[in-house]
Amino acid sequence: MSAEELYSIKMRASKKENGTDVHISGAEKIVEAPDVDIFANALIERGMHHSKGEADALNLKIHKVCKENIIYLDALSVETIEVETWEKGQEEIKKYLKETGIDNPQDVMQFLDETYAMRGAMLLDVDRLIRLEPDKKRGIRATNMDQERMKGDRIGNEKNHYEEAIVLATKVANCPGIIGEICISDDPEYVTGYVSSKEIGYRRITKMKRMGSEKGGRIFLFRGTDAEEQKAIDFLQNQHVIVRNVPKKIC
Ligand code: PML
Ligand code: MG
Ligand code: MG
Ligand code: MG
Repeated sequence: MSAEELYSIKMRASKKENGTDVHISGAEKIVEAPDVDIFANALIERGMHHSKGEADALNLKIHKVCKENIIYLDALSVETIEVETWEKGQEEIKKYLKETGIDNPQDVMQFLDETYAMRGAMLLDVDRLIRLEPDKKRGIRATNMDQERMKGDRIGNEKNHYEEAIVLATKVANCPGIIGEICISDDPEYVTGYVSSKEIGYRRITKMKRMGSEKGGRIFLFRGTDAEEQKAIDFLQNQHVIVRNVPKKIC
């Protein structure tokens, strides 16, 4: 194996609840060949011992990625809006939607409720106010992405909400036809979320929901033609992206 080769590693862990498989943890990395084992181990560790419970099953998928097929993107710039209450956080979402050219923010925000039960994100046509995901329960999963790592970066096996979200938001903001994103975490104890776009960058909002609530989800805001819709779905799910200059923060 040469250090020039890159591999995608994807982990998905689930547990059985009343006879059905319930997702508890998922994560991915794109790493150089000599580092595959160490990152694979960290992902196994993360999936097996998650705060949502011990895993009953864990899938690990490793495949080689052709370097020519990777797009390198610079991380979105980050700003943080401190709000005192989650209601004020919701007001910040409205403000952002207006800035993004959506005249009636409430038309879009009413879709947030429908995202809570979804595994992936909602892809919403903001002009026609219709959902575009082929599978409405699963949603669209933005995948095949990671941050660029420097020699000596620590390899944690815990989730870093912030860094992983910037990677995802950067990929999504650079997707054709996507004009923005709204994200609320579904982790009950994590109330900071964000709104983002290529124009405004990654705007963290420190309270977006009640502490203890599992009501989280993502909406990718789409504006474009049918052909562009297919391109967007393909980019979100299949394009390999490595994000450079992700600002570091301890989770
Ligand atoms: C998630 O739970 O994966 C979403 C995390 C949003 C991160 C917000 C931040 O801390 O910047
Ligand atoms: Mg090794
Ligand atoms: Mg969800
Ligand atoms: Mg989550």
